[in-house]
Amino acid sequence: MIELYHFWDSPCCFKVRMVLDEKGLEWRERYVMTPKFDHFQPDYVALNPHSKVPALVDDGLVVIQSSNIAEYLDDRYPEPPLAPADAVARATMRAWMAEEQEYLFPLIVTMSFNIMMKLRAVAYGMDVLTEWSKRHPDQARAQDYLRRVTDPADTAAVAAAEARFRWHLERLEAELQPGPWICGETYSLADICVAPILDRVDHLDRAHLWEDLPRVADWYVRMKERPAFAAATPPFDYRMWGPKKPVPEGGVDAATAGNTFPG
Ligand SMILES: N[C@@H](CCC(=O)N[C@@H](CS)C(=O)NCC(=O)O)C(=O)O
Repeated sequence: MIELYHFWDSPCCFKVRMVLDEKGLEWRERYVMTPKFDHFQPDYVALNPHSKVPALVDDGLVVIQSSNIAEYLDDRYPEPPLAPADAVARATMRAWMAEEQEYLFPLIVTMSFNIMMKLRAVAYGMDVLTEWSKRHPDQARAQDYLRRVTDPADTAAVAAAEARFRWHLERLEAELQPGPWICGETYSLADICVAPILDRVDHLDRAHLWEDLPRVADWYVRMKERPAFAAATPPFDYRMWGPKKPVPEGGVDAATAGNTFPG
């Protein structure tokens, strides 16, 4: 049995859900309630000592790090293959998987914190967030998290992240020549790792960042047409609040937020 510890509105989890669907694999959902710091509770730390999602458990074997999970699934369940056979194309695939992890992901963390995550204070209220923060084993980090939620949005940091993001999109535009996929003819893990990043930026209402890049724009449309993309996309209810999903009037009942354990 495959179990995926995840939350829906996480780009790292999105890529793993996509691979599972491309492979036609059944999986059991194990929902991790991160605003309550459930990923720092001992049951989860036993699976992922870094207290990050996702974690995949395949017949008792624990695999962490989303891109590593994607490669594990492709090795363990080879059909249909999600990596090119050619060594040069495989190197391109891994370069873009690294680009996502090392560069693109940190940029969307900056954008997301400033544009979305501060809305948790509006939705739940700081009393609830402060109460939940007591469950964090490292109270210095918990205080840092609360400050990041309460501080005013850092618009200069968002602008800088967008400019850097645009630089990577221009690289992607060049890589998609001739296309149709990042590694040319072969649809691969590179496409699967990068697409959830664009989904997040899209959800932050910033799709204009690639509107004048025709290859990127067409590639993103092709990605969204894949049934696996639809299957892996967070349902609207599980999206974080942001420009495309305003916080409901009067906030959100914290009691409905759910728990990870027991589950
Ligand atoms: N390199 C890791 C990064 C994992 C990561 O940062 N996951 C985010 C969700 S996309 C997370 O756990 N966020 C909660 C937190 O950092 O407290 C991976 O790809 O698995």
